[in-house]
Amino acid sequence: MNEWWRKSTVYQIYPKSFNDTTGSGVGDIQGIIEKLDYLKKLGIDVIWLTPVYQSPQRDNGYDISDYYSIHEEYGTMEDFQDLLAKAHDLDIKVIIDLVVNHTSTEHKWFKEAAASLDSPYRDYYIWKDPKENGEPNNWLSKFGGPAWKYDEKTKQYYLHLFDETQADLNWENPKLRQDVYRMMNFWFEKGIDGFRLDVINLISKDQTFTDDDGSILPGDGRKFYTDGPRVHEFLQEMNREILSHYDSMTVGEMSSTSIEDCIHYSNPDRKELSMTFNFHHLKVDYPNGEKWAIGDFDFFALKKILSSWQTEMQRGGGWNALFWCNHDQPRIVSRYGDDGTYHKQSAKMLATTIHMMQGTPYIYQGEEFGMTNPKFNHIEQYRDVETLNHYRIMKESGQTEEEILSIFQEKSRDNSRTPVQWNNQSQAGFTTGTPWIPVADNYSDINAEKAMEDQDSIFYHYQKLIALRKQYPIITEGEYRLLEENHPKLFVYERVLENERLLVINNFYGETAELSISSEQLSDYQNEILLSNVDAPELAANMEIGPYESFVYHLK
Ligand code: TEU
Repeated sequence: MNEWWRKSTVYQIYPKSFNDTTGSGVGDIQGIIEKLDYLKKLGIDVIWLTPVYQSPQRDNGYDISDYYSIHEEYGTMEDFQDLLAKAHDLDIKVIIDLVVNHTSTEHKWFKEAAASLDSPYRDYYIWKDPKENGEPNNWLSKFGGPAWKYDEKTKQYYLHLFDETQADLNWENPKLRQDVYRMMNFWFEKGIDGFRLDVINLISKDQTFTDDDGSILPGDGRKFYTDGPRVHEFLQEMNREILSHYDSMTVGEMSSTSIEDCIHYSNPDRKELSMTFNFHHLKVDYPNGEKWAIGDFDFFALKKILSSWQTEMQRGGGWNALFWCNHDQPRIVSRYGDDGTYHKQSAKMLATTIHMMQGTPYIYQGEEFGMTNPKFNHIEQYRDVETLNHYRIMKESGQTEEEILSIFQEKSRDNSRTPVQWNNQSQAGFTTGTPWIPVADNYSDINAEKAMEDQDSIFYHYQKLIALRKQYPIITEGEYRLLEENHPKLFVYERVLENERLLVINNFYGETAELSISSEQLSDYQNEILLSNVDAPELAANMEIGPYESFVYHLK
């Protein structure tokens, strides 16, 4: 199998907020088809569609009620086949989201399972008797509250690591696993090019179901349901049974995982997945590991985490998905950059920082022209089930409306779910109707049309990054080395391939920073500037790097 995805750049589409062609206020598949030429101009190779299956939309499609049909607001199966054909005509591959840690409680499997203790589907889910008249253990849902919901009819609890309408599937059941593989084959036979696997490292639970001992992993992870005892066995079976039969790409979303596990998930010799998302670099602004609190990001931790993932995964033969943004994370230019004075410069700097690393880069819709957090100031503007669950919890804990809203302005998943800002027309050109979630106020200034008209825009910076990856093998193959580890403002690293080097210099702050380049780094190298976000200075022994400036020098 040729590993085409090692030189590819992926564009993530959250259909609900991408482009509405019917005036319903919800994005649709024909809206994606309408923008394929725009994506081709950007130069991306793959689009990742978040779930478009039939769903009650409690978690915007991550609560699936039928794996074999398209959610009616997004269109029809014919629309989906139309998208596949038109994307493939443009040499753009399509991967779709595989959500098999759980289904919606509206799925027919769950409805049958909940109907009686001896339903043939009962063991498709995880049911436990009450313990001391309460939950079977102390596990918590990632969306707040207990991870167990009591079912009056059959007098048992069922497990839900996410919302109570998202019941966890029982992967210990071989019949369930075969039903999953059958469904995957259905979509491969439609012509898809692979899958993004939702929270796939949670599918294997420790069958003792003992209480969590409180040793919480950094960030939002919980030891008791992360990288479970049989997860690698299940993924090797999935690869054997289905993935290995197609020239496909797979990326596993690995919540709170470890580097060692990600090497095992993505080293090709193990025949599991192509690559993995991990999130540790997006938890360095979680004060004491708490997402729902405000704190500056820890720059040294950021450099250390991104660099250790580069060097350890290279050492172990793993493969990283490189990303700052997705539909669960705030907009990166507002989070680690500057969405004010240095908006354009810091967005380009952040993009260069990860796109010059080893791995497959992911661009989240709107990131390519610098969409920011919308800074909602009323709770009625929010839609996300995780956010609204935490609103209730935070109110009950006595936090004020003002405190909660200031936290949501930085932390809510809705920050990345506002409609894509296509132009400065009504509703940013996203819909002729009323959008399901408000458009951000700054759409007349930050939009795709304006970016396309500006040769110095963030859009054309991303276009160059995507093109460089195809042109320079050093970007996909070169050894990664962190430089200036203790510099308080600069993220400096190099890539080395035989006698060729890339020197990547990024200022993460709004102040000028001094940089001394050692003589051996300068000697007997011809150097040329490959990419910069301002007019680039000659490489010199002592340099001043301006606010959010970013440079890539090619030395050989
Ligand atoms: O996300 C997994 C997950 O844990 C995220 O919810 C994220 O880490 C968390 O919100 C951070 O606080 C996947 C999907 O990407 C997400 O949209 C779904 O809500 C979730 O799984 C359940 O399917």
